[in-house]
Amino acid sequence: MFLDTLARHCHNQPDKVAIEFSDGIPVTYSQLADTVNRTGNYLISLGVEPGDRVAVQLPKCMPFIYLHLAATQIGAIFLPLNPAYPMAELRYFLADSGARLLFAERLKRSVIESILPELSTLETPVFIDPADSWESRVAAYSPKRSAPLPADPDQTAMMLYTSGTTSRPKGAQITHGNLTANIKALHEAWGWREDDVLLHVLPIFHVHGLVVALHGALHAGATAYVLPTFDAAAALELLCSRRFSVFMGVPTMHRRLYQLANGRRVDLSHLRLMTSGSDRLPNDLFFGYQETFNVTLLERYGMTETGMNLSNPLHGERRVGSVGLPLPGVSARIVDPATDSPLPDGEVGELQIKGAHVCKGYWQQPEKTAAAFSADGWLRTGDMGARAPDGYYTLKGRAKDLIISGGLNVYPPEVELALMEHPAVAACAVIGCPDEEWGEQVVAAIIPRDGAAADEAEICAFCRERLAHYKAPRRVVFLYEFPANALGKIQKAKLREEYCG
Ligand code: MCA
Repeated sequence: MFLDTLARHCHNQPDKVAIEFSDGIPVTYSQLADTVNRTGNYLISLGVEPGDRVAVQLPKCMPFIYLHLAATQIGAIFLPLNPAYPMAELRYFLADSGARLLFAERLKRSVIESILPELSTLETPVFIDPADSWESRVAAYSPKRSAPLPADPDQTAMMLYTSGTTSRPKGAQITHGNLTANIKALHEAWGWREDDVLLHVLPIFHVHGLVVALHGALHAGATAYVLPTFDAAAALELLCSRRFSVFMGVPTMHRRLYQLANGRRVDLSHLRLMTSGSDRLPNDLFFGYQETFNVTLLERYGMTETGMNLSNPLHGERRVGSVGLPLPGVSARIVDPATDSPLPDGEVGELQIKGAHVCKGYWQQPEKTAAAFSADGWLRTGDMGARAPDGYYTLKGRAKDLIISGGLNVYPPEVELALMEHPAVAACAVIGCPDEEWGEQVVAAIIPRDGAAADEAEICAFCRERLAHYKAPRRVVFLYEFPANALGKIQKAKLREEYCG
């Protein structure tokens, strides 16, 4: 399993740098093992037992990584939370998951203490300053692992919240077996090597940054050099330094790097792998990258519930506009979403996925879990696509109203719920409008209450207080009525046509 491989690297190449933060000191594989084991023993001393949810809402820092590896190693369930979640979202995730422990930044203390009385399962939260030495905090605990690594592939290792288009966010239960299957598939498909050096710029509270990038590097026994936040200028300078062999980003990051080059040719072909994911890679960016950086981006397709599913090949044609072929061990099919029956090549239908990497379901949501799978066990991705006769898949839109902004998923119902709390809003509908930098931009269409004064800036600010910033509308349009079908359902496609401009 993934953790066994990591333990092996710690043993076999103890002095090699595993992780180096740009603002920190390099951490070797043996130091990583040592601190992760101490952290595991510290968690046990706090009463954490296998199956307990350990929530972590910290910026990108080494303590986050230690807590992640330690919690999964002792059989607990790691729950990473976006530091941008405001109080209302945080309260929901902690209550729904029944988290026992929460590690958060010291500066969040008053917010978190204010919601504590409503969280019956949460014991005293632990507040830390990510800049403080984590090693000193756990120094008193033994550097020896006190229990064997989890051996049951069906045991949940992590829980990641993903929203539905009709419901509050659901916790996808990602098992040790899922993580192992996915990381092995990617290792093989992308030819990870021990001498790889990854420039890591992604957030680590998502599958992309945590599993695909960080686990990928650690599973290979490679080195991850980490920027705590994405800074295009710093990233481009580092990429030019010839020190790195692998880079992973979302299209918004690639767009910023490309724009920074500003028409100059900057040869990055010494990198053996530059990937793009979490959102569709626009064709102009694919070609722009070839022209400017002498690099053909490798586009791949994944989702929180599965990790990675499809990928363009490392060797062979990286097809523009396509998300490539199924990864080793992954089965994919295109079906009629109404009947789940497979469609012939070339026809557009729902993409469905099967494999050992697919999560076992949603936390305490048996109905939603059942609804997510076909009768014969395929995961319904909600993405529409087609398969070419040579096996390449192309996505053709979404069955659901999901918006993707800067590689982050925004579910309109969550935003609509927040908007409905505003006293001036009588009805609302949230749509995604195409945007060059972000892929899509969140736009709210609102019918104001009679006589109520509503103002675009104030409504946007109102949402920012209730939702993570990236979910808040960037633009508001005020309407007298919505385009609706015969059943009275708002026709969002019409709204997009008229108001995306
Ligand atoms: C930041 N802002 C955003 C976003 N990010 N607004 C909309 N969408 C976003 N994604 C806001 C900031 O709050 C700020 O608002 C304003 O935009 C400008 O901030 P800026 O500093 O320019 O942005 P940034 O902090 O540089 O962030 C841009 C980013 C970031 C680096 C592209 O969004 C990012 O790291 N995206 C990657 C997401 C990711 O890893 N997704 C993987 C999940 P204001 O100024 O008003 O405060 S999907 C996944 O894992 C699946 C499995 C998969 O397939 O990969």
